[in-house]
Order: sequence, then C-alpha cells, then structure tokens
Amino acid sequence: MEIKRIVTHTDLDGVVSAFLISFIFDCQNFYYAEPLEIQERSVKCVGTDVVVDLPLPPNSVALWFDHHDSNKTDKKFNGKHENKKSCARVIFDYYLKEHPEIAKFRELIDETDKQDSADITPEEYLNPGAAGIISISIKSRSIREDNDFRNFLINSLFYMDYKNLAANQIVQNRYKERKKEVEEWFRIIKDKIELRKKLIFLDTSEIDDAGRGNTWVLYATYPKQQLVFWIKSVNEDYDKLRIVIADNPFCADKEHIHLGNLMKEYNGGGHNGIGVCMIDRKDKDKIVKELLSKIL
Ligand SMILES: [Mn+2]
Repeated sequence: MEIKRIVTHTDLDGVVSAFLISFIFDCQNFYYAEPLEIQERSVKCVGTDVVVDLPLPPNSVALWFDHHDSNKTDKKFNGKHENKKSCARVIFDYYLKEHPEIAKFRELIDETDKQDSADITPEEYLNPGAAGIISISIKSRSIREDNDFRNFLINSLFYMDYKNLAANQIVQNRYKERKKEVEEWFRIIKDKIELRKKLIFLDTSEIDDAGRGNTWVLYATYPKQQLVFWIKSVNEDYDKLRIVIADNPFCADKEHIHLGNLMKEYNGGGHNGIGVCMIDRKDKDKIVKELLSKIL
C-alpha cells in the first residue's frame, strides 16, 4: 500500500493517532484538519492518504480510522471504525498483533483514552499529568504555528517518552501560556454566564477579543450543572458561529439525549457526551431556540 500523507485531527488524539500510523508506515507527511473541512470537502483527500480521527472523506482513501459515533458509515473503506474512547485506541488494537513493537506505547494510549473521553477529575484538570499537559499545550497560538508544534510532538515521540516530552521547555511554555489565556478569558466572559435549569449557557458570539477559552473552566466552576451550551464566534469567518453542547464530566447526572446525533441534524457531529455544529450567524436565534427546546 502506498501512503503519502496522514490527515489527522488537531487535538491530542489526532496527534497520537498520526504518530502511530507514522510509526507503522514510516510516513512523515502530516496534514491537520477539522471534521467540517472533510465534510465540506475543503480538504481534498486522495487514494494515498490515511485519514484518522476525522470523518470518512467522500473520495476513497488508503485507510480510515475513527471512533466518533456520529461518523459511523455503511460505505466501504479499508481500516476500522469502532466506538472506542480514542481513535489512537482503535489504531493500537487494530495493529498490535501485526506490529507488537507498538506495545511500548500502551500507557500513552491509555492516557489518550482518558483525555479524549474527558475521563478526568477536577483535580486532574487543575493539576494535569503529562498527557494533560501535552493536550493543553497543543492549542495555543496561530493555526500555522500549532501545526509546526504538532509535527514537533509527533517527531519527538519517536525517540522520547511522552512524560519527558511533557517536561520539555517548549511544551511547558505553551502549556503555561494557554493556562494563562484561559484564566484571562474566564475573567472577561464570567458575567455572560447564565445558569438555565441544567445548563451553563454562554454566548460569546458578540465578544471578539476575549481570547480563546475552554469548557473545562466552566465544568470545574459549576460542577452541579449538567451541560454546557456555548455559542462562540469562528475566528476565520464572521458570518459563522460554532455551537458546542457538552456534558459536564464533573456532574453526577448523566441523563440527556445523544448530543452528537442532535448536532448531526445541524450538519455537525460528536459523541454521546459532546456535540458541535457550525451555523450561519444570521440563524442564531432560531437554531438556539430549537436546540434549547430539544435538550431542556
Ligand atoms: Mn478523537
């Protein structure tokens, strides 16, 4: 099989998945994409691509691996889709027999499972371990620079344990920078938060310079609220908005509708516990009202 490129998601699971494929197939060419870019065909995939942790592209590709429930398909493909905690796990389990040398990455895969399925405690959020630090460090600056950094992480994993990688100065600096950015963001958006029944409702679509936040600080601040409902602007496109509905991992009440499937109705996707979609800004009121009526 000829493999010329690995197309992967931008997060920790995407990085670890790409690393495993790179390790097995000796391919060093990476392309990072968001799920919507695959669905809307703005990233063209070809027959020599391996696509991981993303939806199956419309064109046929060499291999596809994914674990997102909402990306399940009846179409024919080479590779594997399984509802596991991470895409890295799907790849690891698929190749372990044929490539027993990947067994040494088992701990990294266990940690990737925890990060990608949000299986952590408030304490682990506040004081993350090595995988948490790498995960947080991934998204911190411009998209271009983030991609160079992702390449650096993947290349480093070839000769360095992930714990040593987390202690690396470049990773540490980015982690601390990101942590500071989230604290600053929370200070700015704090009075926009509305607690509506079981929701932490947050609309930051009218604030353009709050910096990039995250849902974890919301979960940890309101551990008894079951879901986060966050409307945010899309940096690259003023006319679009992103809506995230996510299950609060710190809340004991786990009963709600499948959020990934809900967002599928709006061209988005996700898992049972998190759904994301992108909408036109002009449709905000209508769609938010619809979504609220479906989850409350
Ligand atoms: Mn994933």
